[in-house]
Amino acid sequence: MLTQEQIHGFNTDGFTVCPGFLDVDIVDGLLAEASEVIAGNTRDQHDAERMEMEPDQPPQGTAVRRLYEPCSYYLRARELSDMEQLIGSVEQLFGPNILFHYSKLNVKPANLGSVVEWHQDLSYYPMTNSDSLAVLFYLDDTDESNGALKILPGAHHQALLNHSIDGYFQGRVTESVDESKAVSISGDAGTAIFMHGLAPHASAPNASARNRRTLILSYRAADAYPIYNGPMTQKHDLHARLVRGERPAMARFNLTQFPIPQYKDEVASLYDLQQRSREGL
Ligand SMILES: O=C(O)CCC(=O)C(=O)O
Repeated sequence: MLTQEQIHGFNTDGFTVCPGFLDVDIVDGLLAEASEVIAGNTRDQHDAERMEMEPDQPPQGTAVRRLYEPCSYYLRARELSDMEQLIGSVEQLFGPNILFHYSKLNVKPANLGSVVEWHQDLSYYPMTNSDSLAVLFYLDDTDESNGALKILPGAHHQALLNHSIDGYFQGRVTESVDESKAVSISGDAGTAIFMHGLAPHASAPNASARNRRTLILSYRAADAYPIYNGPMTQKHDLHARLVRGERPAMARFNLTQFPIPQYKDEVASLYDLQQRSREGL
């Protein structure tokens, strides 16, 4: 469970860091499961329903960029998403009714792992209220050299930063970000970072010889209902399930206005969208 100091940190800064949240056996189990899933896939021949490959590698390259929805498909990740200590911690932040929302495993492989540009998660899936968070579990020892998470403390209290150009959603912040105010979060494998859905965050490419595997689980208050925006709304909510309490029949609103992402084209992923944005497409 979270300490009072961690709860205060989350509310004030938009994140809190919990070293040693997962013990070594759980981390090893999650890594073994991910390795099994990844084995045998190449850039040219892989299960595109379940994973995305790093693009800058030869056709036979085996570097995976992201596993999609591990908590829906794989036992150990699923067990983690239902872990009492984890859901209890989310309950401390958002109250008794909690939905699991989605999961992903960002591999950020050694020497190749892609950049994640500054963004706020809720810009992708507007909700009636902002009680939404991601828990990022470092599965490898992580520091700036292998692409640690960077967060802008306190910015989750402000209006959403601009993520659009010419009215189209870019999947990244399109105004200038004062990186001098950012905090880089280092931690050993097993560290959990609870990060608010409005906290601006990013991470650099991994130029080191060490992987930076991070398992990311998102939860939200069960009375945060998606604001309907066509097929993307359904896509973003496909894996949602109640994990604590009940689903209130009443949506709660704590935002008076919120930008709705307008997509120019169909996009495969955050990386894809951010890449196109960098190229001005
Ligand atoms: O892996 C990271 O460094 C950040 C992940 C992230 O923001 C995302 O996948 O949406």
